[in-house]
Amino acid sequence: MSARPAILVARAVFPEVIDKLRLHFEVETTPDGVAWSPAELRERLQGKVGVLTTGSERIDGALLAACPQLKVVANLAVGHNNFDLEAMTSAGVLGTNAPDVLTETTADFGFALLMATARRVTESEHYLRAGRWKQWSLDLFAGAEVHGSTLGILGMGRIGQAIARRGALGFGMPVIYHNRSPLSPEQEARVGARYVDRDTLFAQADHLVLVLPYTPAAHHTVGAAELARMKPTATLINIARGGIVDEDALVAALREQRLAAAGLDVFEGEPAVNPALLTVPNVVLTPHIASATRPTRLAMATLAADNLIAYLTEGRALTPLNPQVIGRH
Ligand code: 8YV
Repeated sequence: MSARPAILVARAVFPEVIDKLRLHFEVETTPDGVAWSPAELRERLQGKVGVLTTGSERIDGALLAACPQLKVVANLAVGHNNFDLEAMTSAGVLGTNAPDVLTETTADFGFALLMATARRVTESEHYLRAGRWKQWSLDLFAGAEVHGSTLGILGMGRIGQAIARRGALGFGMPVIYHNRSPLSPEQEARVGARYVDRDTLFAQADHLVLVLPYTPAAHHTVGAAELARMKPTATLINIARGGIVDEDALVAALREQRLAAAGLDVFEGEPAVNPALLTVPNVVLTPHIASATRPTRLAMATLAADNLIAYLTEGRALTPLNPQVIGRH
């Protein structure tokens, strides 16, 4: 019987990351990579001092009360809306996330989704695969211009800035953004973006990319009123969290052609997708893959593992969300 601390890995991650964790801990993980239900997670967490989560496991006061030995939860995601940080802090449980390592890859995907949406890539491919392409025609899948059109960004953190740079430098786009706090003039010059108020952002963007963190206040940030402000020729791209967009209002705007198209990588009830979204042709839908390249996902998993190791063996953390709990154990 080993005296090493026990931890849980709540979803299958790369074997090399598990091996690294096993140098320090007894590790329990899902045998087949399937997510545990909240009840199973609570049960598996008994006796564990740390857990590696993947962004969808809810860590709240009720769970923490049932797992009093838990010291640290390391999220394999930059977003941490699955954490009740206040409850974690009052229980003395450290939360960590996985920022930076995914910034450029996620921005690449934001642009991929923007391009696919504006230029109707998936819609036209479905048409071709269905054998419906009989002849060239002037307006066959005519899409929206990308270069030189106005790129709007809601949320100007690291990923927003990386998207701004791509738009400004790569595609000659005027870039406007809105954020809780504007960037400094030097930062704005570096990324090539200009701060505007929210209404102006919705009204002027030709392509609007959502990259803001999902907090209760951000729920349905884009609803019927915001969609009504957008140009009918505009596209909306969501690589943040599904709950930021009112999907029913979005479907109505797309159906009525009050918005040209949308590209969505995230969904309010994911992995379930609002069936109405599947009935509109002018949407590009992807299964939450913005950070999904092997090197990036490995870097994210390694950072999450390194946070567990640093905290449980040395009492420090690389990317803590509530550093005030450090030292309380
Ligand atoms: C993750 C993400 O892959 O980092 C985030 O916040 O949304 C994605 O990069 C996803 O959350 C699963 O961990």
